[in-house]
Amino acid sequence: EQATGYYTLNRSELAALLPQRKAEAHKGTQGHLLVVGGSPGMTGAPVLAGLAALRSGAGLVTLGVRDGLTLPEKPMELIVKPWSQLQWDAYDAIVAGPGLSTQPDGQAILATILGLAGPCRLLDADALNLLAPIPRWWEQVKGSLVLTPHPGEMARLCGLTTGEVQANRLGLVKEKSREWGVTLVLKGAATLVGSGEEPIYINTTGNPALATGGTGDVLAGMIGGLLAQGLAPAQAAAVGVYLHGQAGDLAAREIGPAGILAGDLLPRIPRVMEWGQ
Ligand code: NPW
Ligand code: AMP
Ligand code: MG
Repeated sequence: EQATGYYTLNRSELAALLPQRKAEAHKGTQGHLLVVGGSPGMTGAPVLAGLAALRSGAGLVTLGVRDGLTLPEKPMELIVKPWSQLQWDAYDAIVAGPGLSTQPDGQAILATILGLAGPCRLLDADALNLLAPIPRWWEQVKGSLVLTPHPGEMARLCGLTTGEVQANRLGLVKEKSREWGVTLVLKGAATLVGSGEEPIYINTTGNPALATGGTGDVLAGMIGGLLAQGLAPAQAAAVGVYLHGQAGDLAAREIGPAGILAGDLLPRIPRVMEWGQ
C-alpha cells in the first residue's frame, strides 16, 4: 500500500525479499557478519546476536570483543576475535552495540566503524548510546547505516523523553531517517522502519511476550545476518523485523504468552523463514 507512504508485508511479498540459497552455496557465499559488543556482565547480548545471524542464514559470524573479555556463553559455531586483531573491512556487514557498554574505550571503535565505507553497519543498544552525544554525528558517516533504537534509545538520540518519542513515532521516523541519511528502525509494539524518502514500513507481527531482555539483541543479529547475505538495508530491516515478530508469535503459541526467553526465538527463526519460501 505504497500510495499512502506506508506499507506492510504479507507472506508472498516476504518470499520475494528473502535471500535465496543456491544449490552450490557454501559458507563463503552466505556472508560473513562481524558483531561488535559484549562487556563484563553483558556477554550474552553479542552471543544472542551472533546466533540469530547464523539462524537467519549467514555463512560465518565473528564476535569482535574487547581484548581480554571472555564469553562464557559462546557456542562452538561462533568465532571470537579481540578488537586489536580485527581487520575491520574484511566483513560483509557489521552489527555494533549489543552488550557493548558505554565505557570510553568504545568511542574509538565506534569512530572506526562509522568511517568504513564498504560494509553496511547496524548500530544498536550501546553503540547508539555512544553515538547520541557526538555533535552532528551523521556528517561523519560513510556508506550505509541501519539504526535500531528502542524508544529509550531513540529519546537519547533525539534529545527527547521516551514519552515524547512514543507520542510522535511516525513523524520522528520520517524526519530523522531523512535528516540522518539512515535506515531507522523504531522498535516497540508496531515497529516502524523508515529510509528517507521511501515509504515507511509498519510491522504487523510480534506480541508482548517479546518484552524481555535480549530480544532486541536477537533482532539486531537477524537484520545483520540478512545484510551479510546481501539484502539492501531497508529490505533487511523490514524483513528482519517481520520475521523476528513471527518468531515471537510462534514462541508465544508454543511456550506461552509470557515467560519466553530471547534464546527461544533462535530455533524458530529458520521455521518462520521457511514459511516465507
Ligand atoms: P523509560 O524508563 O520508559 O524512560 P536502556 P537496555 C526505554 C544489553 N543487554 N517502550 C525505557 O525507558 C543491551 O544490549 C544485555 C517504551 C526503559 O527503561 C545494552 O547493551 C543482555 N520505552 C544494555 O544491555 C540482555 C522503552 O528504555 C529503557 C521501550 C542496555 O540496554 C538485556 C531501557 O533501555 C540487554 O539487551 C518500549 N518498548 N523499550 C545480556 N543478556 O547480555 C525500552 N524503553 O537503559 O537503554 O537499557 O535496553 O537494557
Ligand atoms: P530491546 O528493547 O532492544 O531488547 O528490543 C525489544 C524487542 O522486542 C524489539 O524488537 C521490540 O519491538 C520487541 N517488543 C518489545 N515489546 C513488544 C510488544 N509489546 N509488542 C511487540 N514487540 C515488542
Ligand atoms: Mg536492546
